[in-house]
Amino acid sequence: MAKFEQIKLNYGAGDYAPVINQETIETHHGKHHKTYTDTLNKLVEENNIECSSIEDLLSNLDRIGDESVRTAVRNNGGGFYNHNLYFETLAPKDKAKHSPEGELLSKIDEAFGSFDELKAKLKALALGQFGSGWAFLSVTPEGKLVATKSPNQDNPFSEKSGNKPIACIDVWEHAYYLDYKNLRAAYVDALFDIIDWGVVERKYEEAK
Ligand code: MN3
Repeated sequence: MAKFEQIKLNYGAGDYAPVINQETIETHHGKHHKTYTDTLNKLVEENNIECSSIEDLLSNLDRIGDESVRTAVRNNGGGFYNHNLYFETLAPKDKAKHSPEGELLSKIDEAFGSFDELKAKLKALALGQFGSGWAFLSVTPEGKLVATKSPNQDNPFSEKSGNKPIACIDVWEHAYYLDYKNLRAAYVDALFDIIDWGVVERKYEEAK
């Protein structure tokens, strides 16, 4: 029995085009994300790893004594969690809520100055991540918003920051290479058209 469940796409794999085309979504969700999920479940089962949630598992990696198992759980558990957040917060351009409102917007204004400045900050982090990784928008333990980047499949849980991510940008080449080749900046600019801030508002309410 699978302990961790890969999130299902909220829309058809072709519905995110032209920002992200069907082949990229199918490969990314159906192959990459599925493999992280299957590998994580296998690792947890074979090594009898106890945890109450993926957040608990990633926040307490030092409970795993074997270094190679710990590294594999960090990478595959992070890959599982990060892609669940990524795919959950994406929606086709004509369905996505294109900007936040209410308390989330107030918190964005407070932390970054404006929504446009938040997007510029996330873009700078996404472009500044050398090699593979992620940019995250997270809620701190004090209830403030913060934007950060992480290498590989790390995230605020495995980095023990205490922050809870509510939105993210995948900057692994598998996320954009078929559609944008080496042009990471063009991918990030376009991705903002399909981030559903209605979902991010909900994630904020859950995380704060
Ligand atoms: Mn990815």
